[in-house]
Amino acid sequence: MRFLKYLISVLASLLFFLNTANAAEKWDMALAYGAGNFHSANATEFAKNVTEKSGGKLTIVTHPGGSLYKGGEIFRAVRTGQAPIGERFMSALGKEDPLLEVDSQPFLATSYDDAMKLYQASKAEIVKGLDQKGLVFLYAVPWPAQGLYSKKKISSVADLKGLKFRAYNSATIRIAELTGMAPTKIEAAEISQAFSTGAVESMITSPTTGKNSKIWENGVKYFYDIAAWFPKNMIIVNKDAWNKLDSATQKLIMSEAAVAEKKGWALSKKGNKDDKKALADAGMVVGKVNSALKKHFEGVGATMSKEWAARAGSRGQSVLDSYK
Ligand code: PCA
Repeated sequence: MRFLKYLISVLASLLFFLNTANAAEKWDMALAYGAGNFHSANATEFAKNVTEKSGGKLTIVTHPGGSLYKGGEIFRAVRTGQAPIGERFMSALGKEDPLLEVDSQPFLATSYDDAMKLYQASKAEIVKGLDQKGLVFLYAVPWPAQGLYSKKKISSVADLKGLKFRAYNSATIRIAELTGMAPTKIEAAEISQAFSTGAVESMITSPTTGKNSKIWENGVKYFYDIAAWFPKNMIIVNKDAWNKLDSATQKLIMSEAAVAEKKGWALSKKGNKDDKKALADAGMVVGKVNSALKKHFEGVGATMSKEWAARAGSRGQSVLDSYK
């Protein structure tokens, strides 16, 4: 009897210990973009919902603006477990997996509907690739349509030649090369500074990023709405951190991720309109490129598609087949 009591108390304290071990989980979430950005706001809401609904088992604390890790460091930080969870711009990771670049191929998907179709066609392969690197994929949300910003007016391809161009991934570097611009890779957090010091004078990004960096204050007057692609951010989790959670918490995270993904796409669509208007309201000239320039970018896109297909091989081909 005494032994039984002893055994029960040992088991009880063991259970208590396991429970408190669960209760102790705290995840710091690395976000590259500013707190005011819709991706960060959405991720913060996701973190709050998981925290509140997990019954104290998991607390997720967001760190926007690159305050924990800068954009360029986040993938590695999550992969190595320095950060259990983080957000990264997918198409900056082409060296990890060319499939992550599919959403930055110009003119492959030029509307939200097509961007969603392309996401669905590529998701399974991308998730598998991340899993092999020890990462759990949670959700992905696109930026609004990418457009061309310039300090000076652009009326012909000749106007682009030699421009100092801010790039954010290999695809935008390639566009610059094929156009005769001089690219430099710069994280979103450093855009204002790069334009104000004159290090760059043009870039391709969303109306949202232009608005968030108050680009008009740095002498940028023109926004040309090329709308040639919708690149995404993704939220990833380190698998060791993931495996420490019980299955109820894992399920909760996945269902909140689905909610956040849906909200994120809606926020992106809204920003695609509102933020263009914000640029115009701030005095910028917002318009389209002329047909000669459009043709030029389409030609660049065609070259890049071929190059990407060669890099992405049969996995890429099967994604394109199921997209089309
Ligand atoms: N903003 C991010 C990525 C794409 C976008 O719209 C940036 O400019 O870095």
